[in-house]
Amino acid sequence: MKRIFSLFIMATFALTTLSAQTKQNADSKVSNTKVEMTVIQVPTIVCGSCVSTITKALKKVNGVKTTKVDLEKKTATVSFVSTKVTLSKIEKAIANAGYDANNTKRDPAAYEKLDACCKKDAKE
Ligand SMILES: [Cu+2]
Repeated sequence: MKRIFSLFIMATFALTTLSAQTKQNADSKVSNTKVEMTVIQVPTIVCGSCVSTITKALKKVNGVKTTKVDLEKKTATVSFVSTKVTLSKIEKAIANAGYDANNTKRDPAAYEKLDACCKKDAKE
């Protein structure tokens, strides 16, 4: 009787280990699509219109998950799937919308098209 009982314990243990392993495999599949968070410096943000222009530009980028453009801090916080898009591509999207992003310089033509209120660039 005692032997049957210990067999039962062993079987239960084996099953538990097995299901734990299966769960681990599922978890590692999730981490293959790695989501990263980055804060991009966008020093030429001046108003709410800038915020919505940049937000729209970022949302068009494939692989970008969430965006938060901060008018006060002049930053864009972006979470993105690192297998789908790179930081430099995200910076480029902001630059193409007419704004400097980290060390990526804005596209001058896009800047010209911005609303007048968005061109009060303190650095110029
Ligand atoms: Cu603006």
